[in-house]
Amino acid sequence: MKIGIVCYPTYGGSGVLATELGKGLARKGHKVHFVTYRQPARLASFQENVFYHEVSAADYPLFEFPPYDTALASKLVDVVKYEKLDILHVHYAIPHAAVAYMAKKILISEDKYIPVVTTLHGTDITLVGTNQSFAPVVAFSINKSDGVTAVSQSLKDQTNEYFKIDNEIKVIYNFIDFERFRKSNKDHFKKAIAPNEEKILVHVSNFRKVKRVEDVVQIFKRVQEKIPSKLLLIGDGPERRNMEDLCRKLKLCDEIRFLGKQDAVEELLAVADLFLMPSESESFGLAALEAMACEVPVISSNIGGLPEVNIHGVTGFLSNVGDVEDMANNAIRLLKDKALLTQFRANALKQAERFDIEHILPEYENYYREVIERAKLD
Ligand code: GMT
Repeated sequence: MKIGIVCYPTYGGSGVLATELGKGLARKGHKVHFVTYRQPARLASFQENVFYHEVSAADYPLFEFPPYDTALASKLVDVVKYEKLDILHVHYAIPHAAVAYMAKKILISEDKYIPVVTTLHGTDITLVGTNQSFAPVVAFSINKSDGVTAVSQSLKDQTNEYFKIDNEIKVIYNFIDFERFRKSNKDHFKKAIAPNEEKILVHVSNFRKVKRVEDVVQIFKRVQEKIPSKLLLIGDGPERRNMEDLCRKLKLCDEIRFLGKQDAVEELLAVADLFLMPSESESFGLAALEAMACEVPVISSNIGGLPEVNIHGVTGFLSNVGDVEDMANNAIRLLKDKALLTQFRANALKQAERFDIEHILPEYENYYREVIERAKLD
């Protein structure tokens, strides 16, 4: 198939997932065309069957905000037409689903029908989508998509709860590529980070408020009072500055390391004993899955899609949002019990294997075929 993929090219989970999906499809022989405003972070090197089309919204003194949506729609019309695409897959509803609808309508006026699949990732529904500035357009464009997928059952349920959706939403879970995310021996690394064999806790996020990084620090504060340990904070974003202040205030600067954005996250996960994800909202929790694939149990909140990924008492523990005492107690219990930790590590890997890209990719391929066939009949 010739597949167009639209996504945010940043470090966010939806962009990562969309890029890995496109690369995986290209490995299977499909021609994949990425249409984004910047080269996606994980698309830096050349790959057979992968093509990249950059959208640039022309600036003009009249525009306070460059009209990205219009530029993207025009680019999509071109790419669909000249690259003869079979299907367009847009990730993150805002504004991509609405833009794809506009491109579809323009193409229909030129006698070309392009089926559109929209994948809902989370904040496009739970945080931003329900905002009145976007809600009518989000609901309309989901209903006008030829196929809609959600990355967890919880996100599907929330979408149906918030909006009046006529389309059937198919759950296709996020996936993990074990070629990359697998536990490897990084003992030299471990020695550098934890020279006295301290336990290593890790958090990875974009440091937005919704991730509750403050809770990560508060959990760690309680853990390190009982168990010698270090915390690695990976990623960057609006809350980083506040978190640096908090670490200074709590006198934890020697125990906590801010590593910023990292490409080889799997090398850091290789030395981790526990992963912390106390988020306020999380449709799936791709970062938790990456940790589990590297045999790292997860201490998380029980919100959104997290219970579908992290199984309470098996691959980690779940607590109510904001209950740092419970999360810290669970972390201490696991870190103190070597046999339990070893068992949870094995369980985490086993659970992660359910989300192996090898199983999930064919679900997308079959869904594309189904949507294309359905569009031909209409
Ligand atoms: O979590 C973020 O802030 C980034 C966001 C995104 O759209 O890039 O992530 C969402 O999509 C990921 C990939 O499907 C999911 O794993 C995350 O759980 C989801 N984030 C939220 O729902 C907050």
